Amino acid sequence: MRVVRNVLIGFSFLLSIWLSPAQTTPVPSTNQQSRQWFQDARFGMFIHWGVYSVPADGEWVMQIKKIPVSEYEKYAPQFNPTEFNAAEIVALAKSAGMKYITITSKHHDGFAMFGTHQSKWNIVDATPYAKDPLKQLAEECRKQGIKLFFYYSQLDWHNPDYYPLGETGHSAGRPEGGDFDHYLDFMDAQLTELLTNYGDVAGIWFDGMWDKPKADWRLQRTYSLIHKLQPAALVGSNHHSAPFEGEDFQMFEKDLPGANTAGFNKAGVSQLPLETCETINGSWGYNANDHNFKSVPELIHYLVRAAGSNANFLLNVGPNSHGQVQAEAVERLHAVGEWMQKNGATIYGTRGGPISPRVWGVTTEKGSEVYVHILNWKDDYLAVPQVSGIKGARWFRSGEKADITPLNGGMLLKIPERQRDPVDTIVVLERGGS
Ligand code: H79
Repeated sequence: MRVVRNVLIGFSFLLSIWLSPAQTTPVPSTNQQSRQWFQDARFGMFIHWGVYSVPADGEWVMQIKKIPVSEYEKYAPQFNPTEFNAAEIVALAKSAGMKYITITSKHHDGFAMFGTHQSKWNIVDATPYAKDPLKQLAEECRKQGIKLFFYYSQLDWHNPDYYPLGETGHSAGRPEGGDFDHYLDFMDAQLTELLTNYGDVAGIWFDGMWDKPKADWRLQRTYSLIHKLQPAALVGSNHHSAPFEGEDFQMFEKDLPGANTAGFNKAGVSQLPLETCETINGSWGYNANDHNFKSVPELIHYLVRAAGSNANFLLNVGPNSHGQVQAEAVERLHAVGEWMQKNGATIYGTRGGPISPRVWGVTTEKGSEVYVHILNWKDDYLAVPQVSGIKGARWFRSGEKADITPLNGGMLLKIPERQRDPVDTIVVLERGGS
């Protein structure tokens, strides 16, 4: 029996390597430690902020409204975010229970939110603000103990060397011609600045490669550059494909791992650390007309379901052109933070639990404890699959013993009225020694 089991374990180990080409080369221990930290963190803040906050119609406004570069550039002199306060936004992330921030250093419009020397199309040189918010943010993150990732769009609607064009950018009124290799040099130079001038960077979050998936992006050269400059930095790319060699985590946009409500999440789930990102309303970049904010329980459920799917949750805010985060977002982040204060032990440092995600909820686990998160169940009894080695069970909030009995190869959990929580009723299954 044991031999069979070992063979099976060996086989699944081989299979897991085979399934995740990104892990075929040895990963240095500093990077392994970052991956552990990342998975333990479980909750981060995404910040979409750029010159698009001036038209206040989301970060795709240039593409959707067919604005040519020459017109779009006129937003820069109007971008003066004097209300931006790095200390406040880092404190906001912390109060929500978030452990890291991922901010757009450059989105598809090519506008750099940092003082780059590679182009004048940046917040220091092209706006009256003339300061580098990423510098301020990096400093505050260090002070307040939050890690900082930089989002970087490989797709660029502004740089004329981003040529030939891919799926997008056809209304930007750009020259016919350009040297893509030269563009990639520009990108590597900007990444070098980001990884040299801002202290320790937790990782680079690429996006936009899906615009021309068949192009030669010189990925290995860029990824090696990043890992050479900062070996602990995690590389991830939102290319909607299975991870490539040199990537350290896999992300999903607007879907839990394995789901595909967005339509483009067809890649399988790899063995790498996972992350899913979502908006608080329906927009990433500031959109003055989007008032469709998700409720606090919806946001908590997404966070819990992400953890139960073994993934981090990266929740977005889109500051306006003054640098302020919308009050509706602040309010919700505070409420999620209150929930995390009480229940964070069942999320932080956990991994997806032994029962895979269900319609009624999910499980997470840490050490000898399994946390059953009941998110969507109204009846007094819930039958769940057998979890091995369970010696006892208790209600997480009250600490009282939970009534869980064997049932035909599964387990039956009784949920008394007084143990119920309208958002998430949590049972702790206690595993004994072997
Ligand atoms: O930064 C935010 C968005 O602006 C960015 N990613 C998040 C984090 C994003 N860019 N595109 N998308 C999200 C949606 C992508 C849609 C696609 Fe397609 C469908 C890409 C490929 C197929 C649209 C249709 C673009 C090309 C064809």
